[in-house]
Amino acid sequence: MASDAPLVGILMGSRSDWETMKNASDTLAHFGVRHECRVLSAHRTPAATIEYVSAAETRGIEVIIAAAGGAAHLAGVVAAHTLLPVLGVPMESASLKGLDSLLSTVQMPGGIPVGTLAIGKPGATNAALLAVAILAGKRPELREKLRAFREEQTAKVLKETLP
Ligand code: RP5
Repeated sequence: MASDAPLVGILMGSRSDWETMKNASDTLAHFGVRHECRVLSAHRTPAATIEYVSAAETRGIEVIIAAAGGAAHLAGVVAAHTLLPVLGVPMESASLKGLDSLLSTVQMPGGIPVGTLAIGKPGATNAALLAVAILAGKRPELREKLRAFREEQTAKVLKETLP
């Protein structure tokens, strides 16, 4: 495996999801986690999606983040084609504010799990943090970075002042 091989694949159903999913990419970059971002759709590019997912594990990918909006089947389809952990991020849709995406992503039948995060930006950030936590299980240096991140976050909140 090449030493620069990505550990996380961030997939999104459309280019229009990037503004939100950039938060996942930025969060992984903050932790120095190698990753790649691809537009792949369960509906518009089904064969290419399955091709990507089928090859992911042998390419060294350990976690897949899949984001989609509306009839958001991407994470479920991805999970059906891999044993890797799949984290789903429901996009905030224009018509139903992401409730459609949330239900499409979270309501998987028993047997094919998708770890579903919150709608939109918080979900994108948390998917990356959860990916870091998964990877940190066997990487003590990453675990320490995660601990430092939490401590900084706590200190920042405790320093808040109100008028
Ligand atoms: C989904 O449809 C995408 O994930 C996106 O959130 C939504 C709308 O896509 P566009 O019509 O903006 O390409 O597949």
